[in-house]
Amino acid sequence: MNKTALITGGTSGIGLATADLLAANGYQLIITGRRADRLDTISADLSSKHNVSVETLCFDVRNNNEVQEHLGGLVKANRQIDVLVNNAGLASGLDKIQNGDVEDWDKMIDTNVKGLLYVSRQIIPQLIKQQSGHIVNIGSIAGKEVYPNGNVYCGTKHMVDALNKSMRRELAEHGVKVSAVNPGAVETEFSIVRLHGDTNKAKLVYEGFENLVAEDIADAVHYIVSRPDHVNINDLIIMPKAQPAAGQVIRNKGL
Ligand code: NDP
Ligand code: 8X3
Repeated sequence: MNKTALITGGTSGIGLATADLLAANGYQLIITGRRADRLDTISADLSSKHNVSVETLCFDVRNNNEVQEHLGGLVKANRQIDVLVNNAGLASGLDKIQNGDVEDWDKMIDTNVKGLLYVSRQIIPQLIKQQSGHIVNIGSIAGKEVYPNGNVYCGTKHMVDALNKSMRRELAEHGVKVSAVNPGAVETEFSIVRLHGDTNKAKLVYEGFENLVAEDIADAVHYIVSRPDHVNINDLIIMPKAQPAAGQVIRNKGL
């Protein structure tokens, strides 16, 4: 029987590329996001391209009632979940703390930390019941290091790093594997969202060097979930060649 992957934030970027690659490798998909029109289009595209079933669930991970309403049903129905990719997330703003916008902070904390917890809270009991499954948390280099103006985003991703380690220790005895992928700069909608819709400024973030693309991260997720059952990849950090550390990019040198 085909395996099933539940991917949060499947409407663009890393989540979408991961959905595409896992479907190409025979996974049935459940993808989530807030943009219903995109979910519809992506579901039609991926199911016809890969001949797999693609279910969509439209909800905001920040709203625990919505999360319970949409994911609780899967668990009640005893749906086998083989892979959960906790990917939905964002950065909002690039200000120093003294100039920070509290709404930006709330958005990042509520999405990257509380949203990931709300989703995991619903799905982990099912994985324990199955005594199998694999959670892949999408962290960031911002969860390993910090950089000026990254403050709250870095904080949320450090928390993802801590939750990733905690989940792994708590779930190992249930036969559930937990891994994280921590990328550097990947060109997706990430910077457009971080810069509040300023597409011109967002383009500059990726100028003068070869950034990662969403497919690089999807490839890593697929590598992680396709290891033999006795092997777990705890943690991967994936950077562009031109980004040796968080907040440091070597530009205009052909890298
Ligand atoms: P995108 O903006 O392209 O994708 C983000 C995805 O998250 C979208 O599908 C979006 O769906 C979903 N999402 C955001 N907020 C919510 C919410 N409140 N409820 C439900 N879904 C939500 O960015 P990326 O693909 O780059 O980001 C994916 C993950 O990768 C994030 O966790 C990010 O922090 C992480 N990451 C990104 C890096 C980068 O440089 N791009 C580097 C390191 C980590 P919708 O808008 O439809 O709700
Ligand atoms: C996104 C990568 O380097 O902008 O998580 O923080 S970075």
